[in-house]
Amino acid sequence: MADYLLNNTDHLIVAGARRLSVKNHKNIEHLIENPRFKLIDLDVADQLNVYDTIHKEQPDYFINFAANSFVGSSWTMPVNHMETNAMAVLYQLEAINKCQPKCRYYNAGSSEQFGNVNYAPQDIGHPFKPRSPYGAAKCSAHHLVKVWRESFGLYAVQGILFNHEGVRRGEEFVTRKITKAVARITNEILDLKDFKPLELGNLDAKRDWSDAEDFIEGIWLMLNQESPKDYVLSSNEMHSIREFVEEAFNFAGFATDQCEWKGCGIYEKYMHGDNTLVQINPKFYRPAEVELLLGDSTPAREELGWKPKTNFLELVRKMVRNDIKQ
Ligand code: F7E
Repeated sequence: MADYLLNNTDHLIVAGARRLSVKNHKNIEHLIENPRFKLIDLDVADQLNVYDTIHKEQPDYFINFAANSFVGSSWTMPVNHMETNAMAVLYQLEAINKCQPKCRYYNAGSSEQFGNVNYAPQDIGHPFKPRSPYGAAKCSAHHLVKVWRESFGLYAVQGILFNHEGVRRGEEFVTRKITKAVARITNEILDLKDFKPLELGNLDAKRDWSDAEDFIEGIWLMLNQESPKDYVLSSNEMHSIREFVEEAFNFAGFATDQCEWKGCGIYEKYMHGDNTLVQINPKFYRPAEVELLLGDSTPAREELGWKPKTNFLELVRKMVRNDIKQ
């Protein structure tokens, strides 16, 4: 987002990040010296800190990307997810309403809000049926944004974003976990080393994956309309984890017709000759799974003029290429 705003607008970016004793700024390293980029300590779960920051900075826009985003950890830290992903949104809306009501506000919504879906593709009118503490917290945040918009006339919107990936994706998310492992296994085989297979959970879950870079423009368009409205952003294409694995290995030279899925359930393996490339580890199964997500982003395409540039195959290849290069 910061890259996009620096390249396409004149705004000063005040970027808030949680204070950590060991800094984790790899994805923004290239921005630190930019005079239009100011990095500040901000913890969105600290109400006073949020209020003081908005009061002091008087922002024209406030973009909240500070949620805890790993669904898998939300069962072990449900309170933290509720505080960071829902209460934090309330603190932001309240502070904006009190100190800078003309500030335009964006909160990151999620297709996880649709959860155990009734129909596919899911549009903005699909009911919320979350399956995780993460999804429940995001639903709560969604209602807060709508209530503050309707009660106080704030320009507050929420994009319901389907999965968005890329070369900066965290390594615990399934796409990056796969592409990092493909790069590691490819190198280890080339070096004639022993290698450990990639371990995954549910291979049959299906997701609608896009390139995160494509979504940034959609978010900025949502923030700059005449009146505030929520939109779905998605590729409108759905693929399984299994297909992601096949395409990623295929691109690295393990041709799909020379590989084979063998066994079933927790004994299933993806084999290339005698080599096991992928195996199942039940520890990656979730207590409740969202089996399929497929978005319908027609309104964003028709009303905002937004369209993703990168399709599924290009995304897989971009991520594998990057990890092999690294
Ligand atoms: O899981 C399955 C897993 O962790 C995708 C976040 O950005 O998108 C993301 O949430 C699927 C699930 O992303 C492994 O069970 C199998 O069905 O990559 P993920 P997510 O949960 O879809 C939404 C839109 C957000 O809002 C979130 O913030 O892959 N899966 N095996 C696995 N997942 C992981 N992480 N690791 C595995 O080994």
